[in-house]
Amino acid sequence: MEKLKIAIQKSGRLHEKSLELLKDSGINLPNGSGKLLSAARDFPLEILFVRDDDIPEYVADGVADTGIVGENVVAEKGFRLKIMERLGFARCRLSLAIPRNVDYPGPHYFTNLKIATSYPNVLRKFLDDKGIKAEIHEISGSVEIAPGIGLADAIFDIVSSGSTLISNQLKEVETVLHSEAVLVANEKMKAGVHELLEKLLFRIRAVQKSRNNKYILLNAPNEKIPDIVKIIPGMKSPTVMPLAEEGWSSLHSVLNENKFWEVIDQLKELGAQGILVIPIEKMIV
Ligand code: PRT
Ligand code: ZN
Repeated sequence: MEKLKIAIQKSGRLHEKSLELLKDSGINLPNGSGKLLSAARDFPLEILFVRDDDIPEYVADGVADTGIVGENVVAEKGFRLKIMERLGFARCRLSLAIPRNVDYPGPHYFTNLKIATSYPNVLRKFLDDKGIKAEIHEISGSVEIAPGIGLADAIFDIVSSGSTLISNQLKEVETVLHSEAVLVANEKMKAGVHELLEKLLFRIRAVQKSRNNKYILLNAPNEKIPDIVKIIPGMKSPTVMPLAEEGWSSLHSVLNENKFWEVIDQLKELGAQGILVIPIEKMIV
């Protein structure tokens, strides 16, 4: 029987969330995982635990069919891969940063300067696109200390909260790439394996949607129901049920997390009462 091979980070920032996504998709690993290769119990899936830097190459070469990795790594490695789904975790950006006390006049500031980075390819492309000539100094770790010890004039590195920059007296001046974890896949795979990938994607999308949506129940006067339906149209259309009290109904619908508070305010203004918001476990539209 065909199996789908997925490459997952062995340990680090992507590891837990990647496994959690599989678990929420109904795919469980046997105990004592953490070996190089592990087979799922309830889906024809083999999991390869590797360093995140190796994932794009493994997937491009067909060692794995698919993998979960940061877009920053995908961009740097430059292999031909298909991004099947953006996963919404491990969000960060690749940015240029310079010493805090220096004025920044714009990208030409970097002309003839020395920039330390672990992402030379992404940086070179940015500089080339802007027509800037600078010296790229590739280092593999602790990039943020390079200016302080006189190794470089600036850095190009991952920024998340920005606190690493602050504690190294640096400031972010150009954001070059926004990144999050993505599910990548080999461009060519056997039909049977592709079918398994589609099955996995179907589940992942159901999990993602459920994470972004909430089930909402509320009571409202009947004359306000048409206005409320416009605000929370739900999946097809909301359920409306009469309350025992004359002139009132209960309305059930689905609400997107991004607009949550804005919508709640509008609902209150329209006279909605007793609003309940409940997490959704899976959502299939
Ligand atoms: O061992 P392996 O090679 O597998 O792991 P790794 O050490 O290369 O990667 P890891 O686990 O640190 O990160 C994996 C991925 O998580 C990255 O490729 C990014 O896509 C994503 N990610 C999200 C981050 C961060 N946020 C992040 N903050 N990766 C690294 N950082 C670093 C950043 O370099 C900075 O120096 O964390 C530091 C703190 O960031 P601030 O801005 O919050 O202070
Ligand atoms: Zn790595």
